[in-house]
Amino acid sequence: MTKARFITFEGTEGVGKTTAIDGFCRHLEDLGIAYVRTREPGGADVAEVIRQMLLSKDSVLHDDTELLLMFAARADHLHKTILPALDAGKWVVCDRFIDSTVAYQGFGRFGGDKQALARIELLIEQFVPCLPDVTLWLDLDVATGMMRAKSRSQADRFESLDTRFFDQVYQGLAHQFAKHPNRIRRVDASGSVEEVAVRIRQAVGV
Ligand code: Z5A
Repeated sequence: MTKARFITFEGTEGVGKTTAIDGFCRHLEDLGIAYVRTREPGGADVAEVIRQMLLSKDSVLHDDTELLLMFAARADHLHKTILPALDAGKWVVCDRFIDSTVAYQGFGRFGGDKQALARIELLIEQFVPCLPDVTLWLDLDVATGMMRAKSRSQADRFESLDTRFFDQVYQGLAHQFAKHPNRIRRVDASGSVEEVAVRIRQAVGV
């Protein structure tokens, strides 16, 4: 029996996480591996309500409020969805997790300020009882990702931000990759959907 694994997908806007997760989940099904697919912010009833607040363009949020809402949603998600699934022996495949907080809030909002990053690290330490076994960083240049994203639905509160914000987010993901080389695997997200899918399966080893 394969050990239950917690896999997270990260990347800047429009890199193709949703598409990649669709393919990865189909692969798990082919292998007969039981999994739960989920996302952040969201993934549980209260967390999904918080997601609406976070993504709505009508929400006016202080950066501290945004950060703490991310962690409130995460606590709901962890305790109602992620931990029960792992306890039941299922894999958890999650679209975004803690590295998004470091990247979007720590670097995007707070510009990589050391004190802000230390606060986020403390929140992770205090409120995140299980780290991912593997995090896949879908690495694509920001401009290409933004172009891919434009082909879809209307922009939300994050997607309306400018390229400079997403450049900082990219720096945040690179920072996390340098800091956690054993957990985070960088996957070239350029090329066709199938090429990316193969790289992901190789990176996870399934
Ligand atoms: N956020 C945060 O700030 N802090 C946190 O702690 C957390 C999250 C957890 C959630 O948005 C927002 O929350 C997110 C960060 C913030 N904001 N942003 N930006 P979301 O869940 O609604 O959206 P997203 O996570 O950013 O994903 P996305 O923009 O929807 O994109 P995607 O899932 O990575 O891409 P996709 O939908 O699979 O693909 C985009 C398009 O490209 C689509 O038309 C595909 O058909 C196409 N595509 C996909 N792959 C390819 C390849 N290989 N070639 C060509 N075209 C492709």
